[in-house]
Amino acid sequence: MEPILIYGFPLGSSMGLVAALEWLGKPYRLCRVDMLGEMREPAYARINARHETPALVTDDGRVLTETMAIAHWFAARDAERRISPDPLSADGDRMRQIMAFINSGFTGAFSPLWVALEMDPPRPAMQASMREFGQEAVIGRHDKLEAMVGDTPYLVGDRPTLADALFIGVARWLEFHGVADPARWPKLAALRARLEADPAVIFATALESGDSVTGSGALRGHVPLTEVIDRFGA
Ligand SMILES: N[C@@H](CCC(=O)N[C@@H](CS)C(=O)NCC(=O)O)C(=O)O
Repeated sequence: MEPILIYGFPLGSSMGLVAALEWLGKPYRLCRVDMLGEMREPAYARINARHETPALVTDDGRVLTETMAIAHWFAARDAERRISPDPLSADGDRMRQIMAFINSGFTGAFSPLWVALEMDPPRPAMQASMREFGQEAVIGRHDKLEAMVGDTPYLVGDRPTLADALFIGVARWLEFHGVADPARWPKLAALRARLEADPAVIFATALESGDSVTGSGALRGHVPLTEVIDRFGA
């Protein structure tokens, strides 16, 4: 069977993994999950007890969670090196280093902003502090990532890799939370412009918005969440 990537909307980081599957070009299926609704239902715990996306149903029917584990599952099957350099090369090390930074400090810096946004019932004083702390953290992590960008068109080399996929899934949160003008980080802004013009990213973003679009042809269709839970859930 084809692997099934379970991706979340709205604004899920998993959008970047959908783009990566398009770049990879191997047959895959998707399962679209409303993170504000069905992902919070008890049944979703059968896919991920932490009630998070992304998750992957592997080609032998196992559920794999955590962005880094899923990305490395893709890389291990990337024999043509479409989305990842040779794992034993310096570029392979660089890709994993950047991915780890994006998936930890860079993504985590947004957490206080999400928690403040979703706090119910509201606690205005705490929310204001979390927003201030989150904004400073996000700016600091952007400064660090800007310093890590090299002279190549993408984060690692001349073509998009899994590092770019992880970046583009999260980068748009900067505007969503109104933290700062993206132009403040010229290298990251140029990288985003390049990635946002990429057909795979345009396709993944449109799917996330619920549009029906045609991609590379590797996508073999969507599977309803109820079916994924029934067939593959714990
Ligand atoms: N450590 C996990 C974190 C995944 C994560 O935080 N996903 C977000 C969406 S991007 C989520 O599901 N948040 C829970 C929520 O929105 O309630 C990973 O890297 O996959």
